Formats: sequence, structure tokens, C-alpha cells
Amino acid sequence: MKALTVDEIGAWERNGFLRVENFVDAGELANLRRIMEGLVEQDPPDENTIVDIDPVLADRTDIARTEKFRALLHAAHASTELLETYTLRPKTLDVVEDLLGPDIVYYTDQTFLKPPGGSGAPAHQDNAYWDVFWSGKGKLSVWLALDDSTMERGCTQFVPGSHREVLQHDRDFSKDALFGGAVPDLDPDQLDFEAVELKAGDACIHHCETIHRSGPNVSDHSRRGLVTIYFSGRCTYTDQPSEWFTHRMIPARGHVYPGCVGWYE
Ligand SMILES: O=C(O)CCC(=O)C(=O)O
Repeated sequence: MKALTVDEIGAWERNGFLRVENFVDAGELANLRRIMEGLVEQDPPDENTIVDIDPVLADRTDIARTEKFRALLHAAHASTELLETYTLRPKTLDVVEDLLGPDIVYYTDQTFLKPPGGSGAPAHQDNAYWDVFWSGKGKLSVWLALDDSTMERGCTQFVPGSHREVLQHDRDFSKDALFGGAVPDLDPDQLDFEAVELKAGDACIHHCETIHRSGPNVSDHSRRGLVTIYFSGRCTYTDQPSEWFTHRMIPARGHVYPGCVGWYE
């Protein structure tokens, strides 16, 4: 084990998510906030970045466009500074290695900005969106709190143990460009969600099949979460190319294998 304890890995295997306090220190946090604020201001920071406007805030005329951003997808992927200082730094990869194994490919980032008044995320499993293009369960997200993430601000909530069952998803992106529908055959009210409140600088890592959601932000402070996503180097490409992810994945540690993610001819 490189960074986590046996108990932490046991909790990860049981629950499908793991909270890690002080994942970045105060100086690193300030740096990450500065980088993310710069990326938001560039609107869009990169030609491949997807800017997602919060549907609840879209028609507001009293706030700037950037204050309506629900999320930026593949933005931080374009920042060398962010890659070097956070995404691919040894501490981050040590934790990821303990959970995914030695071969790690960095996929991308999704920054959930959740401004004041911003909407929540429907219950879903991330792999329902990814598995179409890249097969395998060795995928995880590191959700890093850039602001305190509380119930009032719409923190993330997870169903412990739900990573063991794969559910059918309604992937209709005309309904919601970001989430493409929710888990269809479940009543979220019947699920036992555990809310994970975080201090800025803490992270919560979740398995790609763990059911999770988040509430709306009913506070007057934004709740930004920088999510970086890692795949095991054993995940394979399917024959369906992704239209919404055109970057190259970044081999981060260990090996890449023919036909598997991160392998380019
Ligand atoms: O941050 C949120 O509100 C939602 C996060 C989420 O759905 C995810 O990381 O997949």
C-alpha cells in the first residue's frame, strides 16, 4: 500500500466510496482555486471543453454567464499546471494506485461549480455513461472540495455498497446534456443515501458503479468540486468512439497495453 491503510481499503471495498481528509493542504488549495478560476474566466479554456449551463439559472439576467456554469468538462485536462501540481502528483496517484492497481491512465476532469441557487445531480452510476466507450470497472473519480461542501450547498451523497450492482440507465442527453437522465428503475427515496460533507481540501473518492447524487445549492456560496477521473490501464476501448471526449488519455503510472485505454499507435 502506498498511501491508504488496510481499514481504508476495506471501507472502500465495502462501501464503494472513501473520504480522505486533507487531500490537499492550504497552499495547494489556494493554488487550485486560482487555476480553476482562471479556467472559468477563459470561457471556454480549451476548444474541447464542454461548458454546461445550469438549467435553473439559464434565464437569469442579473448574473454573469460564468456564474451560471453548472460544470466544466475536460477543462482542467488542458492545464499543464494543474496536471503537474495536482492531477498527476505522486500523492494523488499513490491513493489511486491503492484502489485501482499499478497501471493508471488519467481520463479527464469534470468540475462541478454549483453556484448559489444551482441545481443538484440526479442519482446515477458514472460507468453507465463511460462503459459505452471504455469497458471495465476499474474506474474511479476523485471528488476534491474546493469549497466546504455541506448539505445546504448540495454535497454529494452515496449509497453504500451500491457499486456491486450495475443498473440500466436512461441515457437521453436531450433531457439533460450533463446527466442524460437519471437511474430509471429506482425510486431514489427508497435508497439509503449517505451524505458526505467535506471541508475544502478534503476529497471523496467514488467507484464508477456507486450510486450517487447531490442536492441543490440553497446557500449563497458556491460549492465547487474538482473531479479528476482515473481508469485502470486494463480497461479496454469499445468500437464506439466517444463524441464528447476527443482528448488523448494520459498514461499516468505503470504500463499501457494494446487495445486498452491510454494506448495509441
Ligand atoms: O458534484 C456534484 O454535485 C455531482 C457530482 C457527480 O455526479 C459526479 O462526480 O459524478
